[in-house]
Amino acid sequence: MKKALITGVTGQDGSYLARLLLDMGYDVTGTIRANSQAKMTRLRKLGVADAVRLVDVDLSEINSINRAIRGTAFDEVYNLAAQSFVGSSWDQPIYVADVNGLGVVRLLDALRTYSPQTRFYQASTSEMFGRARAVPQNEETPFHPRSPYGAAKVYGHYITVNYRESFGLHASSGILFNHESPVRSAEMVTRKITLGLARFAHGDHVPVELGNLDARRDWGFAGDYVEGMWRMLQQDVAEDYVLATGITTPIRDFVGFAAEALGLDLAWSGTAEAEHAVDRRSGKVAVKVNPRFYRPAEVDLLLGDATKARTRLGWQPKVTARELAEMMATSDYDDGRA
Ligand code: NAP
Ligand code: F7E
Repeated sequence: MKKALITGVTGQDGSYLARLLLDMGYDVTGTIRANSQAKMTRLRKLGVADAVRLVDVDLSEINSINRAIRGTAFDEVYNLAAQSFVGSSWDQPIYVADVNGLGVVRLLDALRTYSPQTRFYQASTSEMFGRARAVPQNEETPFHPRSPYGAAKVYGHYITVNYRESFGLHASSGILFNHESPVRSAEMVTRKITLGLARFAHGDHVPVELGNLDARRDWGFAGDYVEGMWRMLQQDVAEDYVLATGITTPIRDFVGFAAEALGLDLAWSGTAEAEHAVDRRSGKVAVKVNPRFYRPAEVDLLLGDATKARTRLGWQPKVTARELAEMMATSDYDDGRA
């Protein structure tokens, strides 16, 4: 039975990955921050809360990392823990650098010291491309992060490559484009939309307030992406891979997909900060712009080219942005009825 450690197991990807590995017969340990027992919701929703062994680890605390790594000979370690909300990274840039950047080297160095045979996955991100130098982006595209989050993740990426090249660790960095699910954090725009519109459809008629509606993203389904992470660690030679759908969708379209799934009929009007969408059936404003959600800097067109993952790993995303919006909106609507 293979043993895996997942940092950030209480998060979206951690929960899906835990379920995937458990289904494959792995023994799964997950890290949780002390006093965050309340955050078992996702593991519970995916039906695996009781099957994952939990250890207290904070990536800003080296001793907690060393204790977790020293105690067990893990076959695979997936580093998914991070402060993952880009929008708040401008408010806490030093904390983000510590957890998302230095946290990675703390973990790698513990592996180098106590368990050099363990295979390692680092959760890198399309945010590293930022002001992208090419469209679409692949493993060769230069980085130009546009947020403290992206900058910290660039360090995490390069230190992973560096430990692979310096010490021969089997360490891979997965450069993943946005991936969502019904357990996506409520701060992220997709879930904010599906949660807000589901409540609207239930009759609360409170408009969903969004920032930059002109943003677009390459959105896939988290369940597909965690399978890509696992496939990376099954390769004889560790390398880095982009996972993406190769299709970009504007936020307005995602709103439209979710609204349709909920039986709402939206009519857009106005421009810039006055832009809004009225639900024709109720006559109420369902979506409006609030500049509070604008960011100090936006990324350019992030669109991934996952040819390498497709050809080398046999990986393929299966869920479209429309299907994703429907899956999330329906789940939020059903939860709201409960
Ligand atoms: P998420 O839902 O926000 O989960 C993040 C996890 O990290 C949570 O379990 C959280 O624990 C934990 N965490 C936060 N700070 C920590 C700390 N100081 N020490 C230990 N654990 C800490 O994120 P996700 O969407 O699953 O993403 C997983 C990883 O992939 C992240 O590294 C993210 O940056 C990266 N990524 C995500 C995407 C995406 O589209 N989802 C794309 C590219 C890369 P609590 O429950 O205690 O907060
Ligand atoms: O924003 C725009 C916002 O917060 C997407 C994380 O998983 O993916 C995620 O980061 C876009 C941005 O995701 C609102 O300005 C408009 O352009 O859903 P998001 P993100 O920033 O792409 C990457 C790959 C990661 O690595 C991250 O960990 O949507 N937007 N209005 C809004 N965004 C939010 N959150 N809220 C709004 O009201």
